[in-house]
Amino acid sequence: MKFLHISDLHIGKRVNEFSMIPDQKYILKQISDIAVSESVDAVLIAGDIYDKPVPSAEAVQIFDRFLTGLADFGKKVFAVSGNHDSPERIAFGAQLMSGRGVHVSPVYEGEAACRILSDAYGEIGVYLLPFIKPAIVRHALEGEPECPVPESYQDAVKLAVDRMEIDGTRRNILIAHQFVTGAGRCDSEEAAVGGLDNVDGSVFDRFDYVALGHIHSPQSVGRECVRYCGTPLKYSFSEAEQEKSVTIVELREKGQIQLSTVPLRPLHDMRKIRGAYLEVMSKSFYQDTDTEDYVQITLTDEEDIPDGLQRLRTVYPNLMRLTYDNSRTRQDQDVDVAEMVEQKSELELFGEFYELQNNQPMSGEQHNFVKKMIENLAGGGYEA
Ligand SMILES: [Mn+2]
Repeated sequence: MKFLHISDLHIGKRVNEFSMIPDQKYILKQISDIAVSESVDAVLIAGDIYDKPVPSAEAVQIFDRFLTGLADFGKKVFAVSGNHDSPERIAFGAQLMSGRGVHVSPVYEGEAACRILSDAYGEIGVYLLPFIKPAIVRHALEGEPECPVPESYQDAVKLAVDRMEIDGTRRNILIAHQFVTGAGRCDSEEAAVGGLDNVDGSVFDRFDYVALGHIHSPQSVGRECVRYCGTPLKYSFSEAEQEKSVTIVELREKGQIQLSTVPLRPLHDMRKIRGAYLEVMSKSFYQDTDTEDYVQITLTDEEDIPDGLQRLRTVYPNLMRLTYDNSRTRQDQDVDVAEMVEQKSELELFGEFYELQNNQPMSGEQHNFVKKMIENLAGGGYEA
């Protein structure tokens, strides 16, 4: 049986104030096409379907169309809620939708839902574990006699897995949205302070494949079959160098599992550009590139470009972020100030302030300009 594993769609997300809706529509269509061309039997969605617990009407519509499209193609869907989702809202209509082969995680009340599939090699158990934290499990198991009280994420997930009745003779898949120790993070995720949300990969030892969400870069953790498929789109510039993909999982007889990836081609790529203003604005620099991409431009000019953002956007309309790399922004130098302030002239004080801000002294021209300005302000009576 063949599965397509995706996660962290974050439908409705805004990146640097740009709506990702058109990009998300585009990529979900591509994912549906891959599900068809790869002839997968089911799509696994490992949480963070939406970006917010109360998603926008548009975001809900996009996901509705995606699910309906997959169901129309005869693809089963298994989805769990992530930390960005409301587990109750994701669970809405779960029973009704399961009739069409769309299985979403119910709210965690002590049992994770399990669906049994079968193919020529026998049965496959698919377990849906919504994002859980210690408090959720504590609350769900409150009042159960002799039940250990989970204090950490590790305890919580281990307890949830221990409570699953897993038949080790058949093949088993878990869909979960947690942070497994050792996974490499990036900027668009929400990290718990101090790594409190860590779960050791060994709690998943009984599963043949663990379809994980939460971490935005594609990677396996510990063993190959405990895997984060990554986001379908780049959601921060720390991901600019990544290639996003979906993971295809093929299960044959027990112990025979094959993983592969299919790259995703976004509507707009996200990339970083660096150079002097005149360089990045010259046609030879950008003519063979897609100037509609979401870009971060780092200018290396020593002087800030007035209205730089607006002027750069005439060539790069989707410029998301403008930064400078010059002596002003490089590490702060030690500039001696605040010594004998009263004995210094306005011009000297201004000069020190300028140096502190820009990591370089004023030029002769700037010096003269400021000198004249101070003289004018003081009506010429001051000795600058
Ligand atoms: Mn996420």
